[in-house]
Amino acid sequence: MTVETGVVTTVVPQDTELIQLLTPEGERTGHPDYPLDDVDLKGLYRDMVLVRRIDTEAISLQRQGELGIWASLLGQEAAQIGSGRALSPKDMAFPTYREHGVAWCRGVDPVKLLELYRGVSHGGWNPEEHKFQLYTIVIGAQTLHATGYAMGIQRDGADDEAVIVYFGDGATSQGDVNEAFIWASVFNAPVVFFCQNNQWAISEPLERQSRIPLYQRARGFGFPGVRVDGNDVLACYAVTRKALRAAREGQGPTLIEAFTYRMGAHTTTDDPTRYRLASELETWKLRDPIERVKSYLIRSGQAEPSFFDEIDAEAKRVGGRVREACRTMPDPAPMALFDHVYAGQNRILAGERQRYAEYLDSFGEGAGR
Ligand SMILES: Cc1ncc(C[n+]2csc(CCOP(=O)(O)OP(=O)(O)O)c2C)c(N)n1
Ligand SMILES: [Mg+2]
Repeated sequence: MTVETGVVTTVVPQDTELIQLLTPEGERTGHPDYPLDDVDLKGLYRDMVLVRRIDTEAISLQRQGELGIWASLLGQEAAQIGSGRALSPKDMAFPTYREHGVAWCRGVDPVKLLELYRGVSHGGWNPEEHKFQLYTIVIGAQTLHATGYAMGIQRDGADDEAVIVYFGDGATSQGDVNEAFIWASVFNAPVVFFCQNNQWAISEPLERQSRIPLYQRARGFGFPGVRVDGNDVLACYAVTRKALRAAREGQGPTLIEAFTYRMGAHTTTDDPTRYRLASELETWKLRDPIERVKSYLIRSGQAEPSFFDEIDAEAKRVGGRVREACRTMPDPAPMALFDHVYAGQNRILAGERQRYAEYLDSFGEGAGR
């Protein structure tokens, strides 16, 4: 493709290779670099259905005033479950704010995620116990934390651990992410950079982030980059597993670009109908990550209708549990935020506390305290 820049004409390389092992129609394809014979596809299907249900429940709870906000993973289940299930128990994951599927794979109770989005905890799980760090809202910052952590385990001489860090397409424009790439590269750090390219950074489309496919950027930093069909759970699993293995074996970092689509709003505060066409969503619905696995399981005779009924019933139970747990959580206490910034108090913080209290009081006596 040729693009006029106004000054010179640049050539944008074509997307030569998208790793795919299961087509949108539910047909199994092979790839010489990614043989797969020991995968529990029914288990991956179950994971995806359950996390979608938790996500749907959380959106409803936000609409009913039970959560302050929610960042939906709708459409990204395969990228998260595929990569999350590829992790070994000792591998450490660094998430953004949308990695509910990875949290599920790491054994984090989804109720903890709702606590965070209700504003009654900062996450509340033990990162070391789950090998899953706390959510990071600051775009891209966790790529530096992950790289530092990876350099740490490298210095400890651990050869059975690797690190994975999640971030979005928009985050690739952040300085932090580019700095993390350089450090990981020159120190050969055992870290997998897992970019979920859901094609939107709130209302900014992908073409505002890059003139070339994101995975090709890795080459300039000196490590391999690969683009995987982010709606194909098998491919995401296989590609991530290989990259993690390479990291553990001392081959350094890999950038994985999981090409997917954010089917929902950026968060519950966003209205995507203001900046993108409904037809785009319709196209991506045909590539739904869950439907293609279901088609394949049925077509290949691996699952009976009763299997799907059982998963649906389980999803209902999990959704109900999450809903009940949310309803019994305490009300948010926003003023408590100021208690945890520093060990002691100081004048600037006291001033901010005072102004925030006045702001909350402007909604009525004691409102929101
Ligand atoms: C350093 C920083 N700048 C800006 C923001 C505001 N912000 C929140 S989400 C977001 C877009 C992120 O897009 P992307 O990286 O593609 O991730 P996605 O939300 O699509 O998963 C921005 C700009 C922020 N949280 N942190
Ligand atoms: Mg994005």
